[in-house]
Amino acid sequence: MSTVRIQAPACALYSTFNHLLHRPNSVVSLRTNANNSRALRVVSMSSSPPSAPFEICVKASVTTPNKLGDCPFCQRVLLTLEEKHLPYDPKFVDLTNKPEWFLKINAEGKVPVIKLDEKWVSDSDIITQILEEKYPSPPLVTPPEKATAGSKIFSTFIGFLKSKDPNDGTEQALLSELSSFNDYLKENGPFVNGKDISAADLSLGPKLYHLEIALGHYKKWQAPDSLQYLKSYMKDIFSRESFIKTRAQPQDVIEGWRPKVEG
Ligand SMILES: N[C@@H](CCC(=O)N[C@@H](CS)C(=O)NCC(=O)O)C(=O)O
Repeated sequence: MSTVRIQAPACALYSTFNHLLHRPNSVVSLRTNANNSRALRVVSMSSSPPSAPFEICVKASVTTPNKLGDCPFCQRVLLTLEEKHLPYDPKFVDLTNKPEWFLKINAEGKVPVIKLDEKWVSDSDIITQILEEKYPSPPLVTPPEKATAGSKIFSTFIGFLKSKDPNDGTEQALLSELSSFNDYLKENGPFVNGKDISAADLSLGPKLYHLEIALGHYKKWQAPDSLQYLKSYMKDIFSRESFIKTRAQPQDVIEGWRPKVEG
């Protein structure tokens, strides 16, 4: 038996709630905390390993046929499956020309989408929460008070990448987020939740990979070596077997960001 507490924005919460209500072996309750935030409490019997690999739709490479593309949200889910030793069967979706069968599965047209208990589920937040609840071993839960560490890095990275004015403060904003995260890791590391990798790292790792490749290519920029905890965090995550198996090719990352840089 496992218990998972999930905190998420209302829309994600209700979508997860509805999904879980239709699943066997789960007791799901929604409660409002003292600070008015809402939380799902899911109590479930642990599931046995799946009998067949999970079908999962992920972004296709734009440079190499039949290869994984450059979506950090897809990699996050694939990393979760890898770290939990769950088998999967990826379906590579051309996002520049979405096939009919894919739009039937997910009218919103976004990846990742995974088939869980005969239903297609989208959004990496929801997918990873359900996988954690259904397959709690090894546990990848990041305690809520730690889960926001580094959470502004991705948006500040995009701000700097798109910037055309070197004095608009976007580089400084990114440096400030990276530096805070470096300080956090110094105190709490080597991973977000200490010695073991957890969900927050599997979300942040792919984003830092994009940051390194895209800023290296388009701005000849890299995170300063003085941020030594951040640097070894990136090295540790990028060299993990699960990461190597699920990472995008650098050329796809470069092509993926081109419209944002040149647009
Ligand atoms: N919040 C979603 C974001 C997923 C997302 O934005 N995926 C992008 C690819 S990285 C996508 O499918 N975009 C649709 C498109 O490009 O048409 C998640 O976490 O899964």
